[in-house]
Amino acid sequence: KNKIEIALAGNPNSGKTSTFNHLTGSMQHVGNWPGVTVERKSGQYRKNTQIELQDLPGIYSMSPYTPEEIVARDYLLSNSANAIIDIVDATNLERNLYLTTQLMETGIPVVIGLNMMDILEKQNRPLNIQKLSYGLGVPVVPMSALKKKGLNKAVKKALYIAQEHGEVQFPTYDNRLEVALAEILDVLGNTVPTRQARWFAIKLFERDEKAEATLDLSEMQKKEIEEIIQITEKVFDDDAEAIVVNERYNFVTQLSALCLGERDSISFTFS
Ligand code: GDP
Ligand code: K
Ligand code: MG
Repeated sequence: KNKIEIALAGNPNSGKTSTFNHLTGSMQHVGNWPGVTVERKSGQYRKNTQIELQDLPGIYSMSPYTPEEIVARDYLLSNSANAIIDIVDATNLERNLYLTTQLMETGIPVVIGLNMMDILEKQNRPLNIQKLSYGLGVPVVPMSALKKKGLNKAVKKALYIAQEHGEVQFPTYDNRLEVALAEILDVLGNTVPTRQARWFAIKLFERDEKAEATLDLSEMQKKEIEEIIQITEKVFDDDAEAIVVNERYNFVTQLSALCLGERDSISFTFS
């Protein structure tokens, strides 16, 4: 059976469950994720029962600290999702895009479900969606889960990118960080699947022990990676985790500045 799995991911209160409920109707299974009291909701797309939708817990980051982050992260890295619909609250674009950078790095194809467009429209706040899509390198579908607009279009796009065999896009950061990541990728060689290579390079750079534990690295590889990290920390005069956080903020700040405050040629009628 050719089941296709689409994950709905995003910050808390971005509209994931509203979207999920509309897309699945009554065809839902509700339970808990294994070993934790985090609710798990999955269901079939009511227009095509071959498509399974996952309503992931709301998170701000893919760090391994809260049960919600761990659940979302383990699920996405298990590679069972064919595509992610990243539900972004358009009224809080900059904050929401911080997670987007990390979702893109999982190597799973991402489409942005740019939600709450009815509010943006009502408040007459302009946003250039074409520039947002161009700046991220992924499709952006404007929608309103409240007004039930654009939701099926987001699924359609997700299906399309799931079946595309093109290269997955990642945000790129300051060249000094990119050099370090390229060196880590060299050390890793083919120990990690190509699709997840950037994710692991960044996590290893952040000294993420949970990510490291899932790889079978030699002592030599660990030593070489630690040397790369320490050199880069000297170059930036900052610690590795903070370097990545700052680079993500720089990326989303620049991107937000590029697309907020102006319109594009697409017009909406969501309110
Ligand atoms: P989740 O935490 O991501 O699952 O978000 P929910 O689906 O629970 O939505 C959070 C709140 O935002 C609820 O009060 C929704 O009714 C509201 N909401 C969701 N989508 C929209 C939208 O497109 N427009 C407006 N105006 N409100 C929305
Ligand atoms: K909620
Ligand atoms: Mg929810």
